[in-house]
Amino acid sequence: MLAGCTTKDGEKKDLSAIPEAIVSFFKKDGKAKNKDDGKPAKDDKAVKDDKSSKDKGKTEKKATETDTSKKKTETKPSSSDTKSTAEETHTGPSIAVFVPGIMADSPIYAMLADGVKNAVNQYNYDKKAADKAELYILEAGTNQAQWPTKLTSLAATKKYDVIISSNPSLPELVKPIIKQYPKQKFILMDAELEGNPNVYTMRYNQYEQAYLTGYIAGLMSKNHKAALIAAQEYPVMNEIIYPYFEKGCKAANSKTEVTIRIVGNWYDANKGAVIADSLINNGFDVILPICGGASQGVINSAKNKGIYITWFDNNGFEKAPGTIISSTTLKQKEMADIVTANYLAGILEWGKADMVGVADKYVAFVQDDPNYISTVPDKIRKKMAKVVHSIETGKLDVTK
Ligand code: RBF
Repeated sequence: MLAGCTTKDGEKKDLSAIPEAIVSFFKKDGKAKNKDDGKPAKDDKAVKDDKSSKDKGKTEKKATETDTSKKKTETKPSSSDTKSTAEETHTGPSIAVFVPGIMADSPIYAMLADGVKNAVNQYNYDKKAADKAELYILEAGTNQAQWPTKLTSLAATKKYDVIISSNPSLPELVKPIIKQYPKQKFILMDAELEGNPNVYTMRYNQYEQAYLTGYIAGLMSKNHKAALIAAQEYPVMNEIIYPYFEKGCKAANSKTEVTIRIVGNWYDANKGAVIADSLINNGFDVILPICGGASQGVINSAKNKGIYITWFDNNGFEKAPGTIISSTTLKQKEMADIVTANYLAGILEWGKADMVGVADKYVAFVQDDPNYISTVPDKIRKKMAKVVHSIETGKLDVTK
C-alpha cells in the first residue's frame, strides 16, 4: 500500500492507487466540493489563455524576485499578456502557486511546485483548449514583510480559483485576505487551519520527522553533542521540530547534549558556516540544518571539519556523501499533486485540516540510499530500522 492519510481524529484515508485516489480521496458522499454550492470551480473569474497539455512545463508561468521581473509580477500577476479569442472563451480552472520564499535550496517549495505542475499536466491531458487548467507560479522572495501585500495582490486579481502555498505562517496571512475576498480559496500545505470554509490544510507529522532525525543524531554523535541550526524561530520550530529532535537524540542516547542556533534568514550561507564552525569548535559533531540556502554553508563547514549532517525534507545524501548521515523526507510533491488533483476533481473538503506521517508513508526515513548504507554502520542502521518500524506499526507514539 503506497499511502494513506490520517485525519486529526485518527480516521484513515487510503491513497494507495493514486489515479483512483485522486477521485476518491476525502470523498464521502460522492458530491463535488470545490464550491460552497458543491459544483466544480469554474464560474467566478476572468478567463485565461489555455495551454497544450503536451506542452509540459509551459503550463505554468513563473515569476521571481529578480529586478527584471519584479515589476511585472507585482503589477500584473496574470499569465496573459494579450487578449486572445481562446482567452475570452476559456472556462478551465485557474491555479496560482504562491511560494513564500524562493525555490532554490528549499526542497519543500520545489516539491510543492512540482506536485502542482504534475496534477495540472495530468488534468489537462485530455481536455479541450478552453477547458484546460492554467497555472501561475509566484516566488514571493525572502523578504517576509512583503508577503501579505503580494498575496493580497494575487487574490485581488480575482483570476485564480485557488491559491496554493506552503508553510505554517500562511493561515494567519490568508485570514484577512479571505475577509476582503470571500470567494478566494486557499490550499495550504505544511500548515494547519481547521474550520475555515475557504481553506484546506495538509501538514506532515513533524513530531515523527524530527524524532527520527534526532534519533540517528544521538546514535552517531561520538561526543554526544548534537545541534539544530534553524533559519528563524517559528511556533512549529519551537514547539515541534526542535523539542522532538532533542527527544529523539536523548532517546537514542540519554547523555546527548542538544542545542539550537538561529541564522536569522533563509539564505545566508556564510552565516550558516560561521554558526556551524562555532558549534563544531565546541564539540558538536552532528548538525541538523533547517535554514534554506544557509544550509549549504553548514554542509561546507561540516565537510571541512569532518563532522556529520542530518538532512530534512528531501533526500540530501548526494549533497555531501560521507558527511550526510540521514534524510528524513516529506512526500510533499506527491501530496501537492494529490490535493491539487482532488481540487480539480471537485472533491477537496474545504475547512478540513489533515495530517500525514510515517505510517501513511508521507514522512519517511531513507534507508535504501547507497550513501546511507556506506556511511552509517550496520549496527546503527539496524537500530534505526527498528525505531522506524515501531513508528510505522503504531507501537511507538513519539508524542507520548
Ligand atoms: N523552509 C524552507 O525550506 N525554505 C524557506 O524559505 C522557508 N521559509 C519559511 C518561512 C516561515 C515564516 C516559516 C514559518 C517557515 C519557513 N520554512 C521554510 C520552513 C518550513 O515550513 C518547514 O518548517 C521546514 O522546511 C522543515 O520541514
